[in-house]
Amino acid sequence: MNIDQLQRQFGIDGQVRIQPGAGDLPCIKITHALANATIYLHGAHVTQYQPAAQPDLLFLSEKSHFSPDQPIRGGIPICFPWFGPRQGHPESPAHGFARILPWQLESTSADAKSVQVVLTLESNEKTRASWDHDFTARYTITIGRTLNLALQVTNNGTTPFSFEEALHTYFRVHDIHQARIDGLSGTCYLDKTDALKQKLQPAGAIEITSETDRVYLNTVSRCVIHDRGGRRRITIDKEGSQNTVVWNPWINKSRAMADFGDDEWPGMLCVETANVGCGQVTLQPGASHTMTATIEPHTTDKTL
Ligand code: TA6
Repeated sequence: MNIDQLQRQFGIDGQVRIQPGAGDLPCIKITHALANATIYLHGAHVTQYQPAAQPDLLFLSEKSHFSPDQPIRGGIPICFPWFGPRQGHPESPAHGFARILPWQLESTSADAKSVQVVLTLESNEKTRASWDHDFTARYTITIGRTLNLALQVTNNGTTPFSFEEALHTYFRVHDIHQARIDGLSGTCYLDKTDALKQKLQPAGAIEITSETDRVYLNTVSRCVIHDRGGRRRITIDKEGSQNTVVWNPWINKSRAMADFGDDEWPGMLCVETANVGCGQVTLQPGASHTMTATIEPHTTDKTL
């Protein structure tokens, strides 16, 4: 369907509007008393979530591509069915194909508390050419006082398959030097800046003081980003997720990314809800798995 047809079928007066976005890619603009948001059909990519009377919660690079064959840099990329570079397949796109394919709009609904959008990605000739499995991915986005994301994957085939997934959320922070992360102390992580060595996260809040790229193992509890400079806390609760990924590219990695500004790294922090590596999910034929993240901003009237 073209944008006009999508608007006719899924638009909701004053709350949901389908329109051309950046790069003329179709996007869904959500306007609600509790929050505004923007979702691109490309990659089912949430690029904006702005709670009422607050700054946007998500970081979006000013240099991001908005083209059908490139991922959007920032917001909440969906990594599926693999995470990072695909072992043994250098020709495959990093983080899988879900974030660089058009998703279908299945439904929109709105009430006093929230707006809900459901998008789907079905296996097809193109996906099977690189990952030979029949699946349906259904992504339910609920925009309100909180941002709730639910990614359900169903095995439609006759043999089991395993997959990795991540909601690769780029949070906007006022200043990374003042940010802290709670909720991961005492857990183990793989350090991608140090040959994937397994390390123990000491007690206390995490500070980001250099390039940071960590896959935390067996982490199921709440994480909290203390955006002290922004006088805001962001809580991230999750279900169906074994891993948490923490990433900030810092100076050199930022310079190496064409779709990321050299000076953008102090204003962002990725805390990702994921199932990767040993946390990958295996689905029997006909089975489904859902991973959810619930993101909630809390303004703080004083620095922490
Ligand atoms: O989640 C962290 C990470 O895996 C980093 O290693 C870095 O590659 C980042 O994702 C961004 O990946 P991308 O393919 O979007 O440039």
